[in-house]
Amino acid sequence: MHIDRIVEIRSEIGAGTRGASLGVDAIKIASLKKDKDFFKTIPTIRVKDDNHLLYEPEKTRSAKWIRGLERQFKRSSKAVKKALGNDSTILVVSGDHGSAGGLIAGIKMAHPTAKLGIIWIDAHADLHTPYTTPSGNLHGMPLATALAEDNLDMQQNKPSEETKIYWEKLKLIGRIKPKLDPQNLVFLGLRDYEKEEAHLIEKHNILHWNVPQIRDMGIEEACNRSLAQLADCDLLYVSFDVDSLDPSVSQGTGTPVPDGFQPEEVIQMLRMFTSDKRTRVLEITEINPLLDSGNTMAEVAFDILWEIVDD
Ligand SMILES: [Mn+2]
Repeated sequence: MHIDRIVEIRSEIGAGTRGASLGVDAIKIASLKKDKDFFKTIPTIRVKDDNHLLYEPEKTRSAKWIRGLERQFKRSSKAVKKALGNDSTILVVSGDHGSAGGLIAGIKMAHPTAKLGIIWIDAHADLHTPYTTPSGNLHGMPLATALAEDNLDMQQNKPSEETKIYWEKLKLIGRIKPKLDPQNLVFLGLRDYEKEEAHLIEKHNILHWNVPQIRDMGIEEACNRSLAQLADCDLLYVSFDVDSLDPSVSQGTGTPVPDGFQPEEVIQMLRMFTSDKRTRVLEITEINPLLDSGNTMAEVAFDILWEIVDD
């Protein structure tokens, strides 16, 4: 793929473990071993973050730092809209996966009438809501904001009034709601999710496979079936959460889960998805060098990226 612009989002207030904001610089440092020009030559937009909130008392238990995340959604959406312009293809490097809701808003703001398809390469479904979350961490909720789902069928929590107000704001960013049709969402590598999320996956019949299922059918077949599912879409966003990788590759991510992909499998998938001309956004997210030994996860992630970008 050819990358016209890079967007850096260092927000980590959506994660439960500290350090994902450092993932952006970790991958830039990893690039020095392979290609010193990569992050130097591609025009880059840096999005301001609200990570200073981590030093303040946290008030909204079922959606932690949601006020900050609402600001983050606004900033990320504006940056993504600007970076995309009419016809650019962009790379987003983000701290935690939470701000992906703002990223989706930005895609819709740039292309309001385009039908968006999302390929979510992740161990997790990220479909929780303040009403269902066991942790209150917003990096487990971005897809629910895009689908405008509360999942009240499976309600476990009673969010505060403040939380409810800001959750509504998150769903409304970009003044388009919902931003995504569940039929246009595909999960690859999904293997760690709760019954509340399973309910949404079943209710909307969302296409999803874990890693052994993908290996059984073959990577190429899984990619072809994913693209067939998204055949009606005009524009694709591929989000690569590094926790989709196997923990034997690296522990440098907030929520590693056994039975994940090997890097060469991700390279094969990303090559297929990014060679589809509709793919306009690739995201790499959740690298956390504080949990790593050395800078392994960022190096693995950059090696993957290096294999799929044009010279
Ligand atoms: Mn994720």
